Amino acid sequence: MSHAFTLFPPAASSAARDTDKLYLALVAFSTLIAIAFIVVIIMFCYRYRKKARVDRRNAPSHAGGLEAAWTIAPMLVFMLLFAWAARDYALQFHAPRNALRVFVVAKQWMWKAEHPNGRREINTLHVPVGTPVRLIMTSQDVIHSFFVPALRNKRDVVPGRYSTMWFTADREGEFLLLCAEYCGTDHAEMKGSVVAMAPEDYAQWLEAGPTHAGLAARGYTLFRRHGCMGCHAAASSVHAPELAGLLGRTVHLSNGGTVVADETYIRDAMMEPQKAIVAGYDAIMPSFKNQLNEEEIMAIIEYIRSLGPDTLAGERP
Ligand code: HEC
Ligand SMILES: [Cu+2]
Repeated sequence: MSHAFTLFPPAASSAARDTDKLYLALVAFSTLIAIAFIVVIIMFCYRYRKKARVDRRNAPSHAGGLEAAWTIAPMLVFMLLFAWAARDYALQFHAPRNALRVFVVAKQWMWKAEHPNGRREINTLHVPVGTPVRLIMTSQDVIHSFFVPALRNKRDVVPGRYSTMWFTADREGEFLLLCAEYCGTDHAEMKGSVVAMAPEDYAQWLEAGPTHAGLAARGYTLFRRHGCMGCHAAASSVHAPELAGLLGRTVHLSNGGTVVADETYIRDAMMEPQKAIVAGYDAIMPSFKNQLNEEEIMAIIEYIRSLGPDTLAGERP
């Protein structure tokens, strides 16, 4: 594997290639317009040069048809470019349901990743080729930005909430990973690589190395230790909602609104329970702010996911 990273690596996913096509189209269109202008300027410079004997009287002040044409034609082209780009953009926010999940926690100045089976890594992210991967990312301190040039994709990673990103690497290789948001002294050193491997190699890699309990298993331990069980267990005497199958469920709130439960919703339910109260329940759930770190919150989310069907189809923009 080569470590000779270049700043403009060839695209490593079909979505990245689509982005390249869009950029090429934009550059081609701009070039075409620029050339048209330059040609006309040169033609007029020549035709109306000082010594030329041309008729300079009665220059027309209007040409309605011409003006309409040069307004409408570019507008149509721009609308087309807009529709094209909007489609690509919307696709970035609809991860396929079968996507692998990897949790990423950024901190000054490193990227920590954890796979659902508990395998952890720092400043590298191993992924299988040909399988959609969905990253669920947050920061432990300041704003960072997860940027992989080969995937033509970048997402801000913000403390206190999740941002997600998905991609399907379609060739093996090691792709540069950068932090693209100035985050302090060693910002420039906050880099690593995304390693895309053949699925068999990835499966092997996943099973090797230090074994922690999987995320869901750790989440279960935390769920008991922090007393969630006392209210949320089916046998509890406290009136609290059933958490099985929560991911993807449409939750009705006491303020009359609804929300589709995703990772951010569950995170907020634990950190700021007053923010959204489930309709029909009392606001008695305590806040677990400062009691759970980012890895623990992620583990609890995976535990809740393991309880029932996950119908979350991917997030909305
Ligand atoms: C004192 C009882 C109590 C404890 C302890 C408690 N909860 Fe809750 N929880 C509730 C109640 C009541 C609600 C519904 C009202 C609301 O939204 O605050 C709720 C709501 C939630 C929701 C939103 C459920 C939905 O259907 O939308 C989640 C997720 C949740 N709790 C997770 C947890 C986790 C994880 C813990 C432990 C870290 C925990 N709760 C501890 C009582 C509790
Ligand atoms: Cu950073």
